[in-house]
Amino acid sequence: MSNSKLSKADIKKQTGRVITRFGSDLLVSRESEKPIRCTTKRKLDHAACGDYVLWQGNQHGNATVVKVLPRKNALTRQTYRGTPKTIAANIDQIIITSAWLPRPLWELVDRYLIAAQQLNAEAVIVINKSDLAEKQATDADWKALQDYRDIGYKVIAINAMNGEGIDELSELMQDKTNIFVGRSGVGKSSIAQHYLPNIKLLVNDISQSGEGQHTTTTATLYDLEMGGYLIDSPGVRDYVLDKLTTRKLSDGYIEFTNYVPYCRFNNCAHKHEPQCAVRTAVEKGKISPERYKRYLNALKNID
Ligand SMILES: Nc1nc2c(ncn2[C@@H]2O[C@H](COP(=O)(O)OP(=O)(O)OP(=O)(O)O)[C@@H](O)[C@H]2O)c(=O)[nH]1
Ligand SMILES: [Mg+2]
Ligand SMILES: [Zn+2]
Repeated sequence: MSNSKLSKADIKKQTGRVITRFGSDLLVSRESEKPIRCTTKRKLDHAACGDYVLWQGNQHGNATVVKVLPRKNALTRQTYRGTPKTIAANIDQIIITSAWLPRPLWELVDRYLIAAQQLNAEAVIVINKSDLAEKQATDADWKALQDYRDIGYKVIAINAMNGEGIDELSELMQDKTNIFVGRSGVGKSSIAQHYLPNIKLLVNDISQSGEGQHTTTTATLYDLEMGGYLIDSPGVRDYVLDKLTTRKLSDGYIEFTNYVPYCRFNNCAHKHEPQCAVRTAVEKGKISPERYKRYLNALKNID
């Protein structure tokens, strides 16, 4: 395709950031100019939303991405074929979004927390649709949220309809590259819309409670007026971590880390091993039994 607004200066290589992907084309941001649509070589197929790239224009007005610059990290998932797929790159903070409808899946939240730990990214837990809490939330749900707070995570209750919690989250997002992740229909785009007054995001127009609808279809990077970036990503039915090992799983349960050095065995999986300091901590009430149970469940899926 042709970009008629390319100037002479665009013939030299410049850096930009991938906003989104259209098939094999990439939409790349430019400083103080409109984003530019670039073709790519097949070997750069891995370029994802959030990547920094080098691109170059030619005299015909076409632009090509010629290089993907080294990444600080990448959020990936395992596809149903068992291969890894990059969702977005260069992430500072993962905003793990749940809602009271569709129901929160705490094991899914745990999995995103494991990913955040692997990426060395910060994590914030958001629970949206506060207006439905009274009717939908169980005691076990409140306990699950308190467990996250107790181990140091920020948990923010939001109502995207009336703006509750929006400012609180805003403070945590400033100057970072933030990605919203979670199930379809939890309100990721509805929340993101508050921070992007000049853009109209696609939000599901039927107030839905179930699953199955996918409104946002590709991860897209937006500039935040206050500084930083926001990536809105499509909802997932499930999130499967790529190349998960026992070690990575246990590292993702950050409340275990104080105890792990005191396990008798170096390679302790904190299951049946004798003198396991993690299990002892659970028995003494120092680690949430519900989190530990979810850890054991996740462990079953490894190997
Ligand atoms: N009751 C209530 N409904 C909400 C709230 N926030 C969003 N919704 C509704 O939830 C539905 C889904 O919102 P979206 O923002 O499209 O959800 P999403 O997470 O972006 O979904 P995908 O793009 O499919 O991943 C819409 O009908 C919203 O109007 C809220 O705080 N309370
Ligand atoms: Mg959406
Ligand atoms: Zn152990």
